[in-house]
Amino acid sequence: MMLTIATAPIAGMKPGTSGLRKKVTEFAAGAYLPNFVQSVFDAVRPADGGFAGLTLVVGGDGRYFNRPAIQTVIRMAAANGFARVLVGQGGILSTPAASCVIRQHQAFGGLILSASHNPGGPEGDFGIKFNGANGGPAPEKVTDAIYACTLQITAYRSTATPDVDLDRIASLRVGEMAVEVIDPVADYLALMRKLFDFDALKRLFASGFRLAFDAMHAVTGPYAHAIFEGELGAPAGTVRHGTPLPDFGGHHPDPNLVHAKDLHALMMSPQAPDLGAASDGDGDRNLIIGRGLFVAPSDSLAMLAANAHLAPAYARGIKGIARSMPTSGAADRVAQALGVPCFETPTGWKFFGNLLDAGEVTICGEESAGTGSDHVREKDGLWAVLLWLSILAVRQQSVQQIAHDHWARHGRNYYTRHDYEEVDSAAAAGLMQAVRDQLPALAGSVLEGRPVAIADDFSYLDPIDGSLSQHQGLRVVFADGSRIVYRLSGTGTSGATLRVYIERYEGDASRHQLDTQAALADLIALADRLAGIRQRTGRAAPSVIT
Ligand code: VG1
Ligand code: CO
Repeated sequence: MMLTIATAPIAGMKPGTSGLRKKVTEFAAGAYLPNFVQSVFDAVRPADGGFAGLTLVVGGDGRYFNRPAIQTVIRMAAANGFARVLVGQGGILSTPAASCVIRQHQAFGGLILSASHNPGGPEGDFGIKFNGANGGPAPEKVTDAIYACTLQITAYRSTATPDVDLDRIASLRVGEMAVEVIDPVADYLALMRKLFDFDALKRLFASGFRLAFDAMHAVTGPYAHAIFEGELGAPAGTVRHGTPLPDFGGHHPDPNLVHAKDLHALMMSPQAPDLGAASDGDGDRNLIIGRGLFVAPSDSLAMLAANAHLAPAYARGIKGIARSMPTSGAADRVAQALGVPCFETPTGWKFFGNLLDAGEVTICGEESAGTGSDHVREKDGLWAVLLWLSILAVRQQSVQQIAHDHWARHGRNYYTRHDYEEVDSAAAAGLMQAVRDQLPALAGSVLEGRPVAIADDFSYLDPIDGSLSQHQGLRVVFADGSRIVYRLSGTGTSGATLRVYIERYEGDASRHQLDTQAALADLIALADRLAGIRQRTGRAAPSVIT
């Protein structure tokens, strides 16, 4: 039954921001997937006793290759000595639900199969990442160890057992190992019921409040149907594109203004419901749009933090906030007003784990539309929607009123991210190097009339475990707090994706403008002059503006 199959290292298996992401064609070829899974097991295997007695959680976002990959993982988990696998029915587990299941069932960890917002289908992308016992993405020292194993691997272990039936909730066996096919929604729903006042939310919908939630044919469909339309009594049709499809219906499950443009158009129209929201492929991100107002993710983080006490789970206040470096400083102002600390980490949820585990922060967020709290160790798209609904239910105001109130009180951090996708890799590297070369001279200088306070390549010293993460983005911070940040994406799979983040603070509410791009026009132009973006990328405009 047990097989040990000889293999050889495969190049380029370094997990990035969110696990290993590659084309399906690469993942499905030869021993690519088994090599990576065995490398994960080798890197995390406890020195004494191996995986005996331990549970592994497995699930994914339902994209193409999810099912065969799960069968491979189950066979390999059995051959590597795990006692039990918990797998979501149909192979489905959203990223936050997987985090919840790992914690709830005291699992050793989990393998989450997803390439998040990247396109799916046979020509699309696939991904896999390991989350530890706290339910969070493996920290860098673990992903480095996994990578080291991929360079040394000589064999992987599997079993010669048939596929398990993923479609029926049941307790099965594969060799010596127990396999439990679980309801992917149940544990997550139970947790949400504890955090939020579902009766108040039911009353909100009963009063005629309307939500449009776009699941983008990705993993949140079953969760959103069960929670919004099932538990909370929102009318049928509240959830759009609610059936997970292997190719996401041919769309890109990235909840931004390009890929969720229909939702945006609806929210700007006279027929707009009270709240528009969308989630990404694996359900960890969220897009929030009020009637007539897109809420920038950095603002959403700040507004959620400022109002979190209106939901039962946070009624006693929050301990602190953490945001990724490129995320705007709006959350810092809320933290200051609340008298709690605000931490600035590199991009990627794995950097929040230690702060959450240590109880230093309650709410975390990223400019890329990821927000979450200490309830799990992943960002959580539906949680953010439920927290927004809770705030709207208590305050009985529109999203616009809440946003304008917030800006009047805390000032406004104008913020935009410009993405240049599938840029030639060498050109992108050249651009970054050209900016990096200018940093020493920029620090402390005056650039086109603007005094520069900081010009550096961001590095982060984890205050909990003392680990140092370097090269996390090039930033030019001006004396008035305005910023330009350049970063290369760690999640793209074709060429390079350049992200340029631009921010300016306006404290005077009477001078607030509605058009963010206009409010930032000077800095946008300066960002181009400084890095030669148009010239080096050959692009006249960004692929995506958020
Ligand atoms: C992007 C986002 C980052 C996020 C990461 C994973 O990374 O910018 O904030 O944590 O995706 O999110 P990058 O390296 O492409 O900028 V997800 O929803 O793909 O798990
Ligand atoms: Co995601």
